[in-house]
Formats: sequence, C-alpha cells, structure tokens
Amino acid sequence: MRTRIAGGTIVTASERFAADLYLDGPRILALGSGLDLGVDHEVDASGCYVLPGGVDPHVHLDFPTLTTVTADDSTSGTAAAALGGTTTIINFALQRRGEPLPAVLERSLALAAGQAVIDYGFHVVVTDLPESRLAELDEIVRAGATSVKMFMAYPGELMIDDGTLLTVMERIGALGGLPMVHAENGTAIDVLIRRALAAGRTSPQWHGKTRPTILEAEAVHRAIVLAELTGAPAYFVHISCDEAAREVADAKHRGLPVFAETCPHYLTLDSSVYRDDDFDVAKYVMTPPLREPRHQAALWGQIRQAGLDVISTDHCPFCLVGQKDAGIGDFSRIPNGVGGVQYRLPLLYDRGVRAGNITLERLVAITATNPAKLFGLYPAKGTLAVGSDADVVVLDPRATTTITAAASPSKVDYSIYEGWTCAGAVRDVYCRGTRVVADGQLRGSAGHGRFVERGPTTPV
Ligand code: DUC
Ligand code: ZN
Ligand code: ZN
Ligand code: ZN
Repeated sequence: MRTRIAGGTIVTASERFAADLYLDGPRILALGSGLDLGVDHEVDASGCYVLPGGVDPHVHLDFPTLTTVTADDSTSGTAAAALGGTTTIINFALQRRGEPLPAVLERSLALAAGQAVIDYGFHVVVTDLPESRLAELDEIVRAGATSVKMFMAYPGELMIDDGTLLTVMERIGALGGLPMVHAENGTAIDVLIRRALAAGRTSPQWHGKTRPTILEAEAVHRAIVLAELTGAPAYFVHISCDEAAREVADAKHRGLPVFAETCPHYLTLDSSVYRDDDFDVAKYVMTPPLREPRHQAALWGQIRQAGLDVISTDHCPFCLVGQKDAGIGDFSRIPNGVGGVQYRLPLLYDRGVRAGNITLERLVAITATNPAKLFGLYPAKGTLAVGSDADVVVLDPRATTTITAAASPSKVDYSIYEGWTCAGAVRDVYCRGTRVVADGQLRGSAGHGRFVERGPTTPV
C-alpha cells in the first residue's frame, strides 16, 4: 500500500522543508513536492510537522526488581510509547547472577514475542561476568543486542565492581558495541541510606536526600577513566545534574567517544517535591532523584551544546498502591522508577521547542536520530530518507496534550505529570508503514512490533 502524507513540514536532525512524504509498504519511497506517484491513501498534514518516529533507548518493561516487576509489560508499555510518537524502544534484559548472557537474551525475547505494538530491541544488563566468560558478549552482539548496561549503584543487587566495568567495556567496545553505565557511587550512597534509616529518617523524601549530585559526578568521572584506559566508547544513562553533565562534556572536549542522555523529568521537575514526610512523595522516587532547580538550565544548555546527546524516558513504572507502598516505613524498599514513555514528545515540544530551549531539529536529533545512530539502528530508523523504515510521526502544533494516568494504556496508577497540558499533540504514527496511531487514538495491536537486530554504534 502506498500512502502520501501531504502538505506538512518535514523535520530532520539537520533541516526542515515543505514536502510530501510517500510511504510504500514498510519503507519510505520518496520525499518531494509535485511528484507524480500513484497512491492508495492520502493523509493531510498541512499545518503539522512530520518527524521520524521516536527512538526511546531506555525503557523498562517486564523488568523485575528484588520484590516486584514493572507495572507495564511489552503490550501496555509499547501502546503508551506509540501514542507518544515513539516507534522503537530498547528494553532491558536483566541477567540473574550466574546466568549465561545468551540465555538472558533468549528469555527476554520469548517473553516479548508477539506482545509489542512497535519495534523493540534489548540491552542486556550485566550483573556478573568473570573474565573467563567475556566471550558471551560476542554471542549477544551477534544476536543483535549490541549494547549492555552496567550499574555502579545498588551493591549486593545490581552493582558490578570497577574491574568488571573495565573488562566488559573493553570487550563490548572492541565488538563495535556500546557500554551503558548507571553512574552513582553505590557503596557511598549505601552508607548515607543506612545512616538516614538509623536516625529514623524513613520517609520517601530521604531517597532524594541520600543520593547527592557529587556521588553521581564522581562515578561518571571514574567510568570515563576506565573507558579511556580501554579505548571503548561509553554512554551514560539518566544524567540528572550539572556536575555529571560537565564530566561528560569535558571528556568530549578531550576527544573521547563519551555520550549521555538525560530524561524529561530532570528538565521539568525539581527536588522541592522531597519536602515533607508524606508517603505520596514516593511517586517521585526515581534514581537519580530530582535535583535543585538550577540543574534544569544547565541540562538544557548541555543539550543545546551537544554535551548531552539523547533524551530517553527511563520509563520504569511502579504503582503507588501495591508496589511503591512496600516502602512505607523504609524508603529504601520503594521500587525506584517512574513512568513517562508516552509523554517525551509533548513535554519536549512544549518545554523545549516552544519555550525556546531547543530547535525542532535538535528535538529530532535527541529523540530519534542520535539514539538510532548510537544504538546501531541508523539509517533504517531515526530519519526520514528514501529507503528508511516508514516510521513517521505527524505532530500537530495547534493541538494540545493533557496528561492523565487514567487515560493512558500504561498500567501505572499515577503520573508525575498529572493534569499538565502541553502545546502540541501526536496525531498520527506509522511504524514500518502501519498506522499504529490515527487522530491520537491507538490503532496498532500487540504483535505488530518486531525485535530489531541492531548493528554497531555510530558516533554522533
Ligand atoms: N535506573 C534505571 O535506569 N531505571 C530505574 C532505576 C534505576 O536505578
Ligand atoms: Zn539506572
Ligand atoms: Zn572529573
Ligand atoms: Zn532505567
């Protein structure tokens, strides 16, 4: 089937222009004006922006913690993502200690098979990998999982030591893949948590107050040193503060292949939510926590200057009732994470583009093109070009998006953005040529989405 998306403004990471976009089955056939190509279906996009489908490289679905599992599975999470203009997510496959990495990937692939509305990949979270087993990384890279995530936080649960960080970075880098790092000094944070609890500071606000910015920046610095030593690239997830972002920017200035993301919540909310002992504050228990307001301008500045490369959502939802409430009386038992996969584009269009913090082209770069390049999906995904996958978003800047948890297919029972209204609305979304969202309504169904085998990383 051939579709013409007519009369819109096409936006890529580098330019915008008025043109029609032609889709032929799962691929982009042509871009241009006045072309004489037969079509079966015409969509009027006048007054709208036509963008590449979003790539969200940091989403937790069916993701287990010590005591529970994220509220969203592959179906509910990808349905919400589609409504937000995302056509590819990269989910996490968590290694149980001792488990061979290829088995981790197979287990996650089996769980997701036939469940997703949009395309998906996996990063394997490495929690345990002695040097004698490094060859397992070669196998998962061959299977199309070309990035791995490691935690420098959560000792005894997810944290790996610096030696493992070094050897895994080195091997993944040599394979053309990308090591991802959750950078926080986990053992120092654990001391602060134990002291707070011992002093009777057990309410959720103390989550925010026991994870200081300097322990994030220290870990970023340490991981950059290890990456430099090995020659590997490094990608830092969820950078939340000025100090940590500066470490990344300094490394880039020294010519190192160091990349980083931040998330919409660090750009739109701040630590004033950690103000009293109310358990409702558990809504904002995410890691790293929200920071003081001064960090927001610093992060926007780094996004403009390419100190930060990507904005992911770190969608990691847990219900307040039945999940987060496990931490009543002990904040360290609250599962860490918040939802947000559906709202990246409206939040960044409103607070980023409309507020004058970034251009539309930069919005496309940080939500589609850059993650596609870094995670080995480009140019099939992340751009609007002849031959690329027909992953397309029609964004109507005249419409508005009102955020409410009750109206979302996500199964989480609250939103940190509840009641917010953003300028701009995702009107239509195509994933490999199939219209998965039409007029803001979900049309796609579970099983349309496919596992995408990813290639080597490309610098941005
Ligand atoms: N890190 C994440 O990336 N997501 C949720 C919690 C965490 O610590
Ligand atoms: Zn993390
Ligand atoms: Zn430093
Ligand atoms: Zn995460």
